[in-house]
Amino acid sequence: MAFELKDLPYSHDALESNGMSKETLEFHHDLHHKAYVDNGNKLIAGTEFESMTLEEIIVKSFVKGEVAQSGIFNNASQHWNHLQFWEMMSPEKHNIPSELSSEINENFGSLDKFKEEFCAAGVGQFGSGWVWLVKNQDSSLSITKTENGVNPLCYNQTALLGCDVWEHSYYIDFRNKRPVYLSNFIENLVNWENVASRL
Ligand code: MN3
Repeated sequence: MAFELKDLPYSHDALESNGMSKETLEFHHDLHHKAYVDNGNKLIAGTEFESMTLEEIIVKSFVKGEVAQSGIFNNASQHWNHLQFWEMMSPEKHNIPSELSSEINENFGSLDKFKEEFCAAGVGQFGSGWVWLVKNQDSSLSITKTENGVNPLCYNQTALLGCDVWEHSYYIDFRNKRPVYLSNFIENLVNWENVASRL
């Protein structure tokens, strides 16, 4: 199935007052995400992957334990990751739905503890990658970090929340300050309704 660059679920300047600028979204969505879509389409053309869904391509092309993944995997997974990422943010502040709130308390002790661990994992990802809140097969929740384009689908987990910690995600707004970008993300950008809908 050909990859398609969908519009953002809000305008490019919608997250300005929440700490993510129009310029960041113009570069990040219109150029970086678009490049994954365009490159992915070139790479899957004429291969067995062409007829698969995006999720199938990711799972099929992922090689466990390999640091260097194929171009098909990297572009497909980064396309999927960004589709999730745009939806996981919102210009409106949401309260955390009660079911999600109790799951977080049960698994991490408190919301503050969860936020602290999530940000620390994102800061601790050496080089490019993602930090995730995932739901495991046994229904427990965990915080994970992944390198480059690797995502929870590769480990049979459900992605509830993900934050892009590639430099292109924060350098315009926060320069080298990844910790400030992450704490702003968790405090001001997360669409908690969307996160809860993934439970
Ligand atoms: Mn990115």
